Amino acid sequence: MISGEMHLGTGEEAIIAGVVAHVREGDAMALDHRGTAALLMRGVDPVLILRELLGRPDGLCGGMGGHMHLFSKEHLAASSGIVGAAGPTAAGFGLAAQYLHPGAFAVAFFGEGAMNQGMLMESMNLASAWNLPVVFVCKDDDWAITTQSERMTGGDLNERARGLGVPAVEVDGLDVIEVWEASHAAIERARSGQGPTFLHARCVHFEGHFLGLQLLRLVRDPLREMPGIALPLTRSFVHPGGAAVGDRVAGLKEVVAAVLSTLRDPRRDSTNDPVQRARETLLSDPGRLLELEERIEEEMDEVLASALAEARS
Ligand SMILES: Cc1ncc(C[n+]2csc(CCOP(=O)(O)OP(=O)(O)O)c2C)c(N)n1
Repeated sequence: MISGEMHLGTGEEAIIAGVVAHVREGDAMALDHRGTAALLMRGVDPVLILRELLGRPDGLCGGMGGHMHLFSKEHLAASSGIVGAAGPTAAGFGLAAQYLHPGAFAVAFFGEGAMNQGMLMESMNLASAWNLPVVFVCKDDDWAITTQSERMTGGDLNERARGLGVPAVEVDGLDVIEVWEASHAAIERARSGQGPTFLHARCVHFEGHFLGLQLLRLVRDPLREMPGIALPLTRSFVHPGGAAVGDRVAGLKEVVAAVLSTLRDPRRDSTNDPVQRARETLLSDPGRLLELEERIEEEMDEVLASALAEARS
């Protein structure tokens, strides 16, 4: 029922939960194209979010924002589908906090692909020069749509931040407690006027770039998908005209290597799932885990029923 692409934050849960748990009244959030989880955690009405995803006029942004441009003035939260835009937004929020709400801070969430956007680097530079209360959180899943980051990113991201005078902290993005502790320290630093911090947290997007990504079929079951790829590949390989034989062989090798590399893809490994990890920790208290899971399921059913019933009427 949702038209267009749908970017989920599946795999980022520990980062979002660990950071947003510290956000309170007067603090601000600048989000990227995967903003729904942070808004839910911040307390934005999930029915309003769902109605927005459905493009309804009674959605969070009047149905005009869609899932990539969700705003809540009440919660000082703004998202954007423009990669890197969380940087200037958070720097602006941070500047306003410095003047109007001392003690408040702003968080920027973005992927590692956004680290190659000038506006994000400019914002980190200003945040450093002006000592702004901003925490820059890089959710590094190693991919920007279909490009692996190592193919387009020079140097080390932590060193890049340090080069702008922003202290960098490496944190396990799959471990909610580690993120909670590291972000607590960074946020307290910002609140007490000591300036910005860069948190670098690795994670794995289990659904790939967006829901229904074709490449994920390959990742999940490469051997089954191979026959479907082999025929068109062979046809294009022997197609008369076009590239020289040497170039075709090189191209074919690259495609086969890419398919084989999916066998080692971290998205095939459930130990990279932060929710699974949290669930395993909670197994020491099975009664509490069961109660939590039942309550969450009930809440989700209620929200879905409410948003969809009205959508159909
Ligand atoms: C300025 C800009 N350039 C390009 C795009 C197209 N685009 C959308 S998402 C994306 C990849 C972003 O990668 P990353 O920042 O690592 O975030 P991820 O999607 O991996 O969470 C790109 C290039 C865009 N939306 N905005």
